[in-house]
Amino acid sequence: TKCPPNWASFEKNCYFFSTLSAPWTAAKQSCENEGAHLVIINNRPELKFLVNLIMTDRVFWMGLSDAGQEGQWIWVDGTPLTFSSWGKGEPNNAGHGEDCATLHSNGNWNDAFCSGNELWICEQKC
Ligand code: 2F8
Ligand code: CA
Repeated sequence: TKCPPNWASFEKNCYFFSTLSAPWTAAKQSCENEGAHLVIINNRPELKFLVNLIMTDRVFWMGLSDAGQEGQWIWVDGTPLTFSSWGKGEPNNAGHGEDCATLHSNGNWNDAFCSGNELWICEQKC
């Protein structure tokens, strides 16, 4: 199936890489305004697909947060983590307030302050 213009296609899902940056909640809303959600990364092939498209050293918000309960990482669709790709020593809740996850160009995940302005990736079904 086809993706909208400027959305990349992988395994029946479509992905949009923002060029703007915003705090996590605004990024989440932006995806939802398009009928999409912040990206949910379920397995290594999906991660590899995304990483191959990242052409910047900046990081991207994904749809993963532990704001509800510290240490309990939940995807924006309500599902718990099965696959993960945390960087070494992460998630570290640095400063005791890092509740939103970012994707780095090397495929590693980090927990970061949700108020930070970052790029983001939206996902929707084809
Ligand atoms: O070394 C990992 C560490 O790097 C930064 O803190 C120095 C990150 N902070 C922000 O992105 C705000 C930490 O989240 C990260 O764990
Ligand atoms: Ca961290």
